Amino acid sequence: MSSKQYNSDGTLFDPKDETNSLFGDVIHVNGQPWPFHKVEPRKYRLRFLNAAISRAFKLTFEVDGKAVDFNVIGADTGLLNEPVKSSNLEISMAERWEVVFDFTQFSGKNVTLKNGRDVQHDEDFAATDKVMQFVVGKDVKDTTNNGNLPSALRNVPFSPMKSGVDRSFKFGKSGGAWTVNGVTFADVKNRILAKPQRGAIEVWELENSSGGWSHPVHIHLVDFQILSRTGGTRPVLPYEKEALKDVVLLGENEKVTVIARYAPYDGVYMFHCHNLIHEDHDMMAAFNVTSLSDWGYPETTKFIDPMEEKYRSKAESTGDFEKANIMDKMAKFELMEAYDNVDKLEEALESYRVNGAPAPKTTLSTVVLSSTSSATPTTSAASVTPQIKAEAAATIITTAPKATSTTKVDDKKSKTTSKKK
Ligand SMILES: [Cu+2]
Repeated sequence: MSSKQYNSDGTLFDPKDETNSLFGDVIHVNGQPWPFHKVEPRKYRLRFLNAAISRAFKLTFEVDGKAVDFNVIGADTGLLNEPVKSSNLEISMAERWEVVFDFTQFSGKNVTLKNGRDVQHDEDFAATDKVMQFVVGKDVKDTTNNGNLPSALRNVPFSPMKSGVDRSFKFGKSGGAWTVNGVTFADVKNRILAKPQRGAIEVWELENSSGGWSHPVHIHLVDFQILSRTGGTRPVLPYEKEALKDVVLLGENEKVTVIARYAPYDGVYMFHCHNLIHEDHDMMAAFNVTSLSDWGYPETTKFIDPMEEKYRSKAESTGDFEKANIMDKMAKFELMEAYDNVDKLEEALESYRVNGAPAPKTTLSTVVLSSTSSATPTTSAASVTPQIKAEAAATIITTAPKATSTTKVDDKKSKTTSKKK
């Protein structure tokens, strides 16, 4: 779906100096303005992508002026946990949603796909409330996949849960520029706003502080779960709750938290507003999934292998067995979600028991004792598991060069900016 404007000679209206938004007056689906599509009176799986420059949609399937329920089954990154019944679908730029609509009872009728009015306060025109029409035939020639929807679709691989907020980003406007935490993408020296350690689970708070505008925020590399939405008029939507996403809409004044694991790749990635005009005018920033070599790990280190160096036994000392240290290490170990895949872990442990350890790597050879350790090693604390001891040694590494954030102080919230017609 897109929303375009044309000049009187039929060419596309493409204002190069526009810095706010382009809300077209002609709605297109698959490149055709307000098209129709012939369907049979049966179920259809429909995939929506909002490819508009600046317009968010709130879709309804209407018959004789009444909205008909449908099921949302898929999102940006794949199927939902289960179908979620809904009477409308909110979809902002770059979002993808899949629905199953059942045309069975509308044989010989038209089903009109409509858009709401004043959706996210985008500028409306005479016919921007219409999207397309389904012309329902009377015969079903093919009944393949026309049965009941499965009650469960898949186990969505959500990141393990954690509390708190690790980073906050404000999407705002300052001095006429679209910014993230006060920084524009043109600010090359400062545009890397975060350095999540590769494999880390982080909660990001995304706040719309630009007054009167909405921003669909797209984070590269990761698939995230939406945890909360506050400050505006919408909660997390029912179908959003079951989805893994890579775009989330920040409506006016909304603050959203998302959780994701920053893996598997290192490198520099962008996150940005997907209103193309905002994006093109610098509402974009970057994060650097830090290179593990900075922490003494080889770049081939993954977070799923229990035989990884960081989980292996290490030299120990008395200090390691003081209760406070043990509790501290246990807490850190728990946060690593080492038991996320118990079956695989037990398999690896069994293989270790039968085949023994592979030849040790030397990467961590320089790390021996923590600064709080005494010189005398002990083996008497039988209640401490080898994993915790291993983590004790690994902790030395993770506490050395901390990932530093270059997060900027946020811009002043501008209430004066308005895009109202
Ligand atoms: Cu934006």
